[in-house]
Amino acid sequence: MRTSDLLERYREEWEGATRHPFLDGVREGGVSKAAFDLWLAQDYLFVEAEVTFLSRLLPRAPRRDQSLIIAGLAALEEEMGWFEEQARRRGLALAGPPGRATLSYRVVLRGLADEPYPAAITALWAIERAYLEAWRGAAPGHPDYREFVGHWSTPEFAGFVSSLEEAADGALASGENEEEAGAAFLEVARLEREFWEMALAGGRRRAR
Ligand code: HMH
Repeated sequence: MRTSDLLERYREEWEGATRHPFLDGVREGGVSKAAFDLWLAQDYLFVEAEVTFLSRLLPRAPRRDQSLIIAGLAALEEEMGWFEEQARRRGLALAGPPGRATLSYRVVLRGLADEPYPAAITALWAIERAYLEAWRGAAPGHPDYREFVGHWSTPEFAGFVSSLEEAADGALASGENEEEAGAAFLEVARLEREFWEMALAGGRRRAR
């Protein structure tokens, strides 16, 4: 099994993760400031948990994937600084409590760190690939949100996602843990969709 098989096999679930009315709103401008701010604050909490996930993956990674995971950690730490700057400009506090989708994602990430390596690296690839596709699909983005679309549409980020794909394919090549890897992929797809749902619904209710 390869990563491309997962994208094919679970096409519908993957579409749910990477296409969403929230993203249409980012492209067309229909997303409210409240919804966008909610997404921003929640994604900051997600990235924080992702740093922990990668740091737990690092000691379990094969030698050939170490530099990739270290580069990923550095990029995520830098991204946290970027979120802090964006929040400052928007007059937004990042200290808010995690929403329901953020909490479930964080619980799943904790479990994924203990999964067999092929499943964990497949999950990491899916997490990053989801954002690459989701934000590219919102290009060029409404002027208010264009910088965010650009952030996840760069050739560097696409290169990182390709490297993760190679790493996941390398780990899956043995044919071991295919079931766990498939389950991890589906879990990520579901959580990504729920994350967009949370942002949109929370923006409507102006709460959480
Ligand atoms: C919810 N998925 C979510 N947030 C992110 N920042 C990424 C993926 C990419 O790191």
